[in-house]
Amino acid sequence: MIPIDLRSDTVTKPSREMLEAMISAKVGDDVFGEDETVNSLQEKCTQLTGKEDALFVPTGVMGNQLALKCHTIPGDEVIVESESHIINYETGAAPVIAGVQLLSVNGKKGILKADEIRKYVRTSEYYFPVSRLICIENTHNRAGGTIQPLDILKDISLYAKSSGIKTHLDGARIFNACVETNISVKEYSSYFDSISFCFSKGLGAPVGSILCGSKDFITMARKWRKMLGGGMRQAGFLAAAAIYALDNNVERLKEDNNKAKFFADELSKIEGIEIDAGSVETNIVIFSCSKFSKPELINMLRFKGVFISSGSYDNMRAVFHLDVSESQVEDALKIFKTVAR
Ligand code: TLP
Repeated sequence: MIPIDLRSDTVTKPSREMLEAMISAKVGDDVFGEDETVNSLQEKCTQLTGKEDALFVPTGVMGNQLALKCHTIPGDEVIVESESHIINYETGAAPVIAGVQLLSVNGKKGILKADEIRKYVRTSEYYFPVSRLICIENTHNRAGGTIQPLDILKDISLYAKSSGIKTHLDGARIFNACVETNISVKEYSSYFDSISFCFSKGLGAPVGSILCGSKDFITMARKWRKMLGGGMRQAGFLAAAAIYALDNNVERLKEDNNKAKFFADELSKIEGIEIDAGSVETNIVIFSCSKFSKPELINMLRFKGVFISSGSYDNMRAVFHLDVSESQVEDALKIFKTVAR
């Protein structure tokens, strides 16, 4: 049996059509700015987000870390939600690369409100760090793919602007939110100074993310990308996959969200599995198990061909993507039922 890989939507492999688009890409040396496919991807992303400029980067982590670096100066403080990717999964990069400290604020299901953020913003006493940047994650990974409500984002944006604080959106899975809410990526982006999103998750490209923002911000990010060793040469082969993904794989993300909701509903009927099925909004399902320990359940499922990942604390995570068919979702559920028995 082919394994049913629900560890992440990063495991997707390029389709034949995507590979064909990659093979026929017109490429050049992107360090000289001469890769026309990279240039058209960046142009496409500026159009999509309404930002002045965009930069193709190898990973979502690099997108976030460049944003931290280019919005701040060393010694600054950056407000992040306590379960955010930036604080949990980016190897402690922020103090190393940007020289900033992260101030972790507890949200509810990954959501922070302006009123709570306000309490954590420093006053101007000389001995405090400067609160320079607020980072928001949409959808929120560790909270289980939750979507940031638009009115809350508007409030944060208004508050940040009036306080002279910059804002960055880690939109790794922003399109999973867009297809669910019918809110455009341009609208989401409009509430932030910068946004990054990934092509290598549900969009199905093998590699790559984009960082979008003002001309000056992206000029600085390009310099730092190079400094970090991310100046890629004939990256157009990868950019072609990203363009293909944007043209063909956005609308279908709704199917992944639906598979996740169906899976969560069915999982909630299995004794010993704890899950708040109603809270699943996009393609990530978080659950725990009272009957077996986390390693036990993960290993038993793996033995039967279902791969899930370890979520935060006692949680486990199943993520739905284009390489998991509806029948594989059914098969995975059967295996869960057998294992949990
Ligand atoms: N998330 C990965 C792991 O790192 C946890 C996953 O499997 O979900 N922002 C968010 C919200 C992310 O979920 C991720 C990846 C990133 C940034 C980083 O993207 P990459 O892996 O391309 O550096």
